[in-house]
Amino acid sequence: MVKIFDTNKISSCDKSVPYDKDKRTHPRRCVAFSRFKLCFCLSLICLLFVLIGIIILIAIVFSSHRSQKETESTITITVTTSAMTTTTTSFVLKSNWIINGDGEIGPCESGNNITNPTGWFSNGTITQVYYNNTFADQYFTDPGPDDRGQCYFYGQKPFSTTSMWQYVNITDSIDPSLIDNQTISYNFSAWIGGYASQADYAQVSLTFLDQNNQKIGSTIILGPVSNVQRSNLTSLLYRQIHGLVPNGSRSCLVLVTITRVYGPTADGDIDNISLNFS
Ligand SMILES: [Ca+2]
Ligand SMILES: [Ca+2]
Repeated sequence: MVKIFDTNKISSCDKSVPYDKDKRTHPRRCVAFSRFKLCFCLSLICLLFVLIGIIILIAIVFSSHRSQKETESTITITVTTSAMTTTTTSFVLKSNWIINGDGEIGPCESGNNITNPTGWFSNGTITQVYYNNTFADQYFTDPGPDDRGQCYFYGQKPFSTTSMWQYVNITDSIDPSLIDNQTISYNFSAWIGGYASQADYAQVSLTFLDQNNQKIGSTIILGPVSNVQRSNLTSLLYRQIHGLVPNGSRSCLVLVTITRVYGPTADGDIDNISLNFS
């Protein structure tokens, strides 16, 4: 049986080699075979070019698609960033702008010592104290807020007047132009009271300040709640006021003052101090 690609046979396809009948190495067969090789090689080259073309085409399509997706992502991020910026610079709703207005952050006094409230600057004996503390005033069963928590603010002794205060930066979350256009309102409230028939009292004030920390307009005051208003009952009564934030306001000062009138301790009490804007 003849092997067409026999090495010996191919090597003998040389015109200088005489025709060998047994080996069938006729020059015409060599020419035909050379043309076959040429065609085969050209076909391979063409196929190679076609393959390269297809690969380049796929690469271009893939690159175009990817570029389009990246463009879409960038647009989304830009829109998101823009929305966040708009929210931040215009208005952010908060339930209460006062830190620890309810006396529930930080330690509370369970005895007869002084524990100044957390989150406030303080002067004197003002104390964050537990309800039902027999050394203080208010019990859970006394009239007061339903959401009173565990603690409230109490004057303690021996200071005749004691206070705590904090500053609220309004423009942290409200665009100043909204304030200056008189479109922002405040709502200020607290539960204020004292002990039995004693005339000791508590109050809390709100003062708006401009960019130079200078007072704007009148100070807004909640309380005091007199023993007569409390019907001589140990209790906390709700007080609230609302209005427009004055033009030019950038921050405000919240100040709590408790004053002793009778006996050794300042029995003014206050809880749930709240300030919000709308
Ligand atoms: Ca409380
Ligand atoms: Ca007292």
